[in-house]
Amino acid sequence: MNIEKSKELFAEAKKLLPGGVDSPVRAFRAVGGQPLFIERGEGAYLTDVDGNRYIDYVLSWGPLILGHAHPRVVQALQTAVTHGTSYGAPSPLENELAKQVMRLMPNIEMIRFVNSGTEATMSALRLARAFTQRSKIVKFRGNYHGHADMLLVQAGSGVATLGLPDSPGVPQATTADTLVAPYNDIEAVKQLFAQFPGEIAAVIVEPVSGNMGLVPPVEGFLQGLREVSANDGALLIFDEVMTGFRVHPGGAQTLYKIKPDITALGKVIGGGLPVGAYGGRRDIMEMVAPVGPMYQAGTLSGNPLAMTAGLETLKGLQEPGVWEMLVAHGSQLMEGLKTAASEANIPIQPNRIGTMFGLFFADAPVTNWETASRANTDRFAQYFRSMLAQGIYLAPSQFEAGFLSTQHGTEEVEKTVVAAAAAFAGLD
Ligand code: KE4
Repeated sequence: MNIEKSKELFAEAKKLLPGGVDSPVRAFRAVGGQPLFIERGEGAYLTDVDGNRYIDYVLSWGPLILGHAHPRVVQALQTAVTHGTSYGAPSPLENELAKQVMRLMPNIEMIRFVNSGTEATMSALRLARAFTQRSKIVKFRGNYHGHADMLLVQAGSGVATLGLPDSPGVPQATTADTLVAPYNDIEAVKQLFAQFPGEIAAVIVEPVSGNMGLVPPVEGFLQGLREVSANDGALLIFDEVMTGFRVHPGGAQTLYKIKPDITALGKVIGGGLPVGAYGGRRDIMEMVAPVGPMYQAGTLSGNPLAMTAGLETLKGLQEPGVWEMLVAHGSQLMEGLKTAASEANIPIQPNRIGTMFGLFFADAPVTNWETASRANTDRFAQYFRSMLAQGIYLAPSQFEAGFLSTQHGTEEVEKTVVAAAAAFAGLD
């Protein structure tokens, strides 16, 4: 595969950007080789600057559930941009996107748009601390909630991928109130509440983990979190930046029928443009300035282009039959991967929840970071490189999830399964 132009661009980028990238996990550090520079995306496909074409299962790390450059998103943006790019003042579009989100996630009674998932979770935690007047927070090892200081503790995604203990530059005082428990271990959470009664402001959780690879919640875990937090007067925050509109059109809170107090969103609600959001119970959200004293602000929050892309994406997702088609293709993909791995005698732990999927190169089920970290990452790197060489673009880390779009049809799924069979056959 000729990637000469990507090589030239990467050499230049490394002089300009740390590691040549604007986000660490893109650097291919865990899988070898180098990142490809992308010329364009269309539907289920990416084309790099050397003209190589790939079926894309990263989809900008989740946002592009309608695929790249969907006509309805492009046409709406083409019109919107002629009205300006940002007003720094309210627009009807914010009302419209808020109503779309609330239709799908009725637990959200009031919402505030921000510009990234990091902003969403950071603001949600500040809000929880303001509302409860408590300081401690509980997060889970291997969960990643963006790069806010207080959350860079035993995090997943790029932190796990790069094997970073945590991050320098985060003062110990900033994480002193961040308590960490193993994912899927409700007893460990109960112990923390017993140890710090009345001191925990919130539990924040990825209701389906996507940042240590795809790890679903075990039976009773989410319900247990709901009960133990409510019993202590703490808030439950669902970080649905990744799971929102992906594990179910109404997110994990609808799929598992759990009512979080605050939900953090991102990715899909921006349709590929920068959007995050946090929302939930009205009495909590009315703590947010200017109604209440908890301060949070943003120059480009609610900007018309991002609102437009998010609106068209959510509307497209709700078209009749779209979700059923997405799930059917997801199921076809996973069954194909399972069969291919079995025929090659390669033990994998495959998972799919809605339109998110993953597979661990591991012999035993993966339920938390401890078991995820035992996966064979060398084998994953081999698999990744083989799939890439065959035109299948996966997330360059064992500790990430894969995503489907409405543009991944039977043809793309069949090509992917054939490539995986060849990749599995070639593994050491
Ligand atoms: P952003 O600030 O990257 O928009 O969102 C942070 C975030 C928050 N919560 C969850 C559950 C997330 O998955 C993320 C970001 N996800 C990663 C991929 N695992 C983004 C990719 C990257 O960091 O480059």
